[in-house]
Amino acid sequence: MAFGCGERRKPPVEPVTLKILVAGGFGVGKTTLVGTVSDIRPLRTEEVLTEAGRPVDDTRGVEGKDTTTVAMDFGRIALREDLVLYLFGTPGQDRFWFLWDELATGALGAVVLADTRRLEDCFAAVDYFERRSIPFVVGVNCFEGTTRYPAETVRQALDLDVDVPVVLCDARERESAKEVVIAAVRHAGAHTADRRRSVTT
Ligand SMILES: Nc1nc2c(ncn2[C@@H]2O[C@H](COP(=O)(O)OP(=O)(O)O)[C@@H](O)[C@H]2O)c(=O)[nH]1
Ligand SMILES: [Mg+2]
Repeated sequence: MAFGCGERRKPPVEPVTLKILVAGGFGVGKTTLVGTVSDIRPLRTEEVLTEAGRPVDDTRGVEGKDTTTVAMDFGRIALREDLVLYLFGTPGQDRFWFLWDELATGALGAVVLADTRRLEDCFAAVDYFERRSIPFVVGVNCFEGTTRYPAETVRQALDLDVDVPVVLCDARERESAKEVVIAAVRHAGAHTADRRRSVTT
């Protein structure tokens, strides 16, 4: 007799969880982006830059930065009730590259953050994802006071494929940072669908 009347309780949904990597050069805004979009207090493993690390960590252009991510940043964002993203910020310094393969396991896609003043710093990340066919988008973190280049100019400078989305953003703004992350999910979805099609036809 209860049918048709009253509110029907929706069964609790078990959310789909997706893993997205956030990569890019040292000081480009990875930790900032993960922290900005995360629903939970992001887990950070920042460490004060030590004297010992100084010759290795190139801080030119990022003066004022005195912490560095030694292992990774970790954040979580629920895009919908049934869709949760786990964000992993990769360490920017070359000497932590051994962690990358571990982090990349099971990743749906990635965001490569770029700073147009030090564009070459993200070459390694772009190269890494291209080689492994991990779909990625490029987020250009627009620091104030820097020249704003159109997305197409950045695409050419990075020699990206035409289908790689390039999104201008501000890693400190939640909506802006979220847009980049969503672009990565969309792009990865399209990429996966294309792959499936090419396997079945
Ligand atoms: N002006 C400005 N500063 C930013 C932006 N994103 C990050 N920063 C600052 O740049 C520095 C490096 O950012 P961080 O997220 O630690 O870089 P990471 O090494 O890639 O994790 C920090 O002091 C941030 O506060 C941005 O969009 N604009
Ligand atoms: Mg960091």
